[in-house]
Parts: sequence; C-alpha cells; structure tokens
Amino acid sequence: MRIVAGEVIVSSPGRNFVTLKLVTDDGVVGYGDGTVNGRERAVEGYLQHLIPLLIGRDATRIEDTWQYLYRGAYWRRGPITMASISAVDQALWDISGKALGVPVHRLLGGTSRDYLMTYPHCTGMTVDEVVDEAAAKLEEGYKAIRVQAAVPGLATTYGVHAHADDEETGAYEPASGALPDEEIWDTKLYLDFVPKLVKRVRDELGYGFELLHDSHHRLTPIEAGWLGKQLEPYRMFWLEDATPAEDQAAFRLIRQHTTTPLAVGEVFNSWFDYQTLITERLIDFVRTPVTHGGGITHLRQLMGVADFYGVRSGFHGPSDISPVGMAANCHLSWSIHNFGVQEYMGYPEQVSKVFTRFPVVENGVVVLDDTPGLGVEIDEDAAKRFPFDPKYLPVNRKTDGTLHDW
Ligand code: CS2
Ligand code: MG
Repeated sequence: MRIVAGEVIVSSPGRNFVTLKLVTDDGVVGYGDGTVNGRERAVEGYLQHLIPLLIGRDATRIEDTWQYLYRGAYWRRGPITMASISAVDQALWDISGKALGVPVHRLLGGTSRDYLMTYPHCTGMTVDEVVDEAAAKLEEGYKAIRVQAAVPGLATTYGVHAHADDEETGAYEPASGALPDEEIWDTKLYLDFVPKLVKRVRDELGYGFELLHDSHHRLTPIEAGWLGKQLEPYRMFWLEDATPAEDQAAFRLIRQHTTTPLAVGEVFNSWFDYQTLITERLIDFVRTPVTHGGGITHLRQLMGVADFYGVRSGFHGPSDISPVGMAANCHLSWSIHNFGVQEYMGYPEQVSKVFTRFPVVENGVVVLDDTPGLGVEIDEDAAKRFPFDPKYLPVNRKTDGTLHDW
C-alpha cells in the first residue's frame, strides 16, 4: 500500500486547524492534525517539504517513516517540526487502522480501561460563578474539573471569560487578523487569590472529584513551591505549568517544597524536553498531546518510559487541537497503562460541520468508539467554506510594562 498523494487542509470552522490528508494507491485516506495555535502557516510550509518525501512510500511502515522524517533530518525537534511529523504519523496510523478495519487503539494493544476520565474547564468572573459551573459539571458526571477564575484586581485573566460558556465556543482569541491582546499580570494578586478559590471549591463541593488548576507558566520556581504548599490541604490532582516549562532544572526546586502533583509539557514536543523531569521524578503528569509530540509513535514511546517512573498522562486537549488530534490522544489514552486524565475543552459548534465524526464525551468520560482508524470523518467541501483566519494568542505584561512569561 503506497502513498500516492498528500494535501494540507488549513481551515477555520471557529478555530484554525491544520490537517494533513494522505491517500494510498488502494484509495485509503488518512488524516493527521498538525495545528500549532497562532503558527499554522509554518506547519503548512513544513508539510509541503515532507509530502514529496512521502509519495511512493509504503504506508504501512509507520515506524520507519517516523525514523526517516526525524532521524533522517538534520534539523530535529521543535514545535513546528514535531507537529508536522506528528501529522504524518497520525495519518499513517489512521490508514493502517482503516485498511485493517480496526480502531487505532486495537493496533496499539487494545483498551487498558473501561472509560477515559476527562476534565472540562470551569471558569468564572467570580468564585461563586466558578463554584456554580463546577457544580453543574459534576452534575453532568465529570469526575475531574479544572478551576480558573478572574483574579480580583486584574482587568483580564487568560482562560477566563465573562460568560463561562465562551470557552466551549472557543472564544479565547482576539478578532480575526488582530494583533495579540496585551494582558496585565500581577503575581502577588494571583498568589493571594488562588488558594482562596481552591478552598472555596473544596468547601462547597467536597473531595469526591479530582481538582486541577493551571498557572500558565507564570511563576518563579520558589513562588510555585509556595503555591503548591498552600494547595496541599485541598488534595489537587495537579498544578499545571507552574513555571516556564523549558527550564527543567527549576522543577528540582519546586519539588523540594511541595507534594502537590505537578503537570507540565503542553508546549513540549519530545522526550528530550522530559528527560530530566521524568528520570529525576520531578513531575507527575505528561501534558504533551499527540499533535505536538511527534505523533502516536513518539508519544507512545515517551509514555512507555514515563510508566517506569510512575508518571501518567494528561494529554493537552484544548479547542485549538483539532478533533483529529483529540482522537489520536484518545486512542493512545485508551491503550497505555499509565493513563491519568484526558483534557477535553470542547469545540465551537461549527467544528462539527467540517469534522463530522470525532470522539465525544458523555457523562464526563470519552465514549469508546470502534470505528476503524482514528474514527474522524472530514467534510472537505465544508472545510473550504471556512478559510484560514489569522489570530494570535495574547501576550502578557507586568503592571510596569515588562513582558512576562505565560
Ligand atoms: C491551556 C490551553 O488547555 C490548557 O491547559 O493551557 O488553553 C492553552 O493555553 C492553549 O491551548 C494555547 O494554544
Ligand atoms: Mg494549560
């Protein structure tokens, strides 16, 4: 079964998505997600370099193709390279599954569990709103929730919206074509507030569910250690992205100061971003999604090593990873032993006009789907009706104007 054609579909049904389509001489079509939020055209360009290398290759040789694109290239790693290799890898797993008539998780060893626990985002302008939103999600059956609220004294807080429903409609982004929003950040206001938010959620709703919070890389290691310590009484499932992620050594300091579990890596793309973190047991959860982590082939290998160190998965699942990438996350999550949780932020309604079939959440868990391949169907004509819509994530400045991490 040879690859005879490749095409990059960039469309924006509410969110921008980069989808690679590969076709075999048997007429089997495979899809892979390579979306990198705010840098979509870069992945598209990289994939244009890869497509000629794929034509004529045996589509069933997934591992060899991965090694060819990674080991065979002089320039390795990085978000654009690894998202592009991932898109190819997902498309090949999709093709093999479809050709054999089995879902990808069967190719990976079958399911290791009965359901995939997911977490949604619970946000609000006030703590009361967050508590209400969290109560509603628990009522729907969710076993884990992430809580974020507007920090009092800050005009805006990333990931928090005037209306909690906005997150599900994907309204994270500025208007089309706009320059990045500039948000103002004040660490002391944030640190004073978060323990109160988390305490209220536990006081009001109890301990019968998993509780998560995301710091979006904004703290210093010592601040992160302090926050983790404040949150210890509330038995967090994790504190996410406490510090700028690329500084692996920083986690040694955080770990010395807190037993709150740590999750990191939604901006990572390779085992080598985790080598210190995992082998020194500095983290508890891997956040890298299939889309950004070199595909199922690389992330599966990474999770295999992580398992030896007791580190579990919590793959990134925002609405800026396409339903194809979400499906790939789910197939890997079904199959690995060391699954932790799957983030499932949800999608704007228009997404289902283009992605007409993809994994869904019911009663807070991903529904097992035995559709062959990744199980995602795409209406390519509909995709053309939603052209690319350039958008940027916001940037973040301290109150004195200094550019800050996020
Ligand atoms: C967030 C994301 O889901 C998360 O944990 O950190 O919303 C993230 O900021 C976006 O996916 C960035 O593209
Ligand atoms: Mg995050």
